[in-house]
Amino acid sequence: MPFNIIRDDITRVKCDAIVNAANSSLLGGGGVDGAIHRAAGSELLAECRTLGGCDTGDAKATKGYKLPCRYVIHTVGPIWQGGGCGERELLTSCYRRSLELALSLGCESVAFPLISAGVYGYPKEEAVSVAVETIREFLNGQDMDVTLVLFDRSAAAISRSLYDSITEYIDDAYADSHDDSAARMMSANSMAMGAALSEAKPQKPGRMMGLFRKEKGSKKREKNEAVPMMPQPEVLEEVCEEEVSLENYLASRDESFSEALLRMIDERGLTDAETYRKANIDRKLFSKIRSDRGYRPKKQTVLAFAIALELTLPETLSLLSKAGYTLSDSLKFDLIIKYFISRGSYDIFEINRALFAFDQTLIGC
Ligand code: AR6
Repeated sequence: MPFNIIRDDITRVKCDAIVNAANSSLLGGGGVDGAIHRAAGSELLAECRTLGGCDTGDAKATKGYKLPCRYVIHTVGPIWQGGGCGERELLTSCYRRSLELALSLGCESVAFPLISAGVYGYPKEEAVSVAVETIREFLNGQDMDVTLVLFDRSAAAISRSLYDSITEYIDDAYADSHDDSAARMMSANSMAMGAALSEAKPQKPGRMMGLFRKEKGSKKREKNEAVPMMPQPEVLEEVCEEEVSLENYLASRDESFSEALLRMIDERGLTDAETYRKANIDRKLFSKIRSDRGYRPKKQTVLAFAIALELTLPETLSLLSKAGYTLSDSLKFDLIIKYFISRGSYDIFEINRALFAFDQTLIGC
């Protein structure tokens, strides 16, 4: 997945480079810096001593030593002083410089902690916004896997007001769907009651015979052979009479997910690269989908394309159905997706922040 948010200890993340939220001496400290030095071993500090420190907003690289990454990129975030001292620009520069350095080192995957959001006091929600915006801008022109590693639950991935608004939407939809199912149960109960009453009447002779209609050309049923109790639908008999082969039937079915996707991309005048980047989908996965007519994607992949193509809710359901999925009002994940689509809000980074905040799987590959 080009952009991912996870909750973890960054010293355990396997990727080409992890980023350290260091101080300008680069000689270690507390927080994530301390954890990285402890996990990497003393050789890391020895190499850091040779670097001559680092300016705020800049980044320098060392090897990863005992860490499961090739490089550690050390960057120095700004100390929060109320927001009027260029903190945002400096924090943006930390992410940008680290990404540029990772690219120049040939890294294909990089993981960031939430720089400046601990000891340096940068408000967490704003720190997440700066991280997401800068990473998004970078990924617009590059293929790289970038992971934002949030350590604690309090690292607000979205604003309180958005969180509350989504919560309200989910609660309302749950309530509606449960009202509906209660109504369905009541009507099912009354139907069952009606059926019970009619069953009490004697069955007309021959009425059940319709249930035993033979398929054309089938052998005579043996005595005592189990008899199917389900009525054979008329349509099945028609299909049998026309002797439609399975091959013909499959050939005549709807366009596949892959065909529908490529058609929609063309209809919107988008390029493949624009589409997979907007969908937070890896280029290799997109090529696989493009070349395999029968490719069966994950639901998160279909939804990522629906967001990239800015599909309406009915269009999204139609694309989902091509891969055998739907959206349910009983699933939090589905409702969060519906929340954004029904508002015409198609920013996959924002949607993924919200999915993360609600502990749901992110969309993309
Ligand atoms: N993995 C991922 N994230 C972590 C981890 C971890 N193991 N440990 C902490 N965090 P901070 P800063 C999160 O204070 O604000 C050091 O002393 C933490 O929850 O580590 O940039 C340096 O030497 C927070 O969200 O870095 C500097 O002097 C985020 O990482 C100073 O702190 C950053 O918190 C830098 O302060």
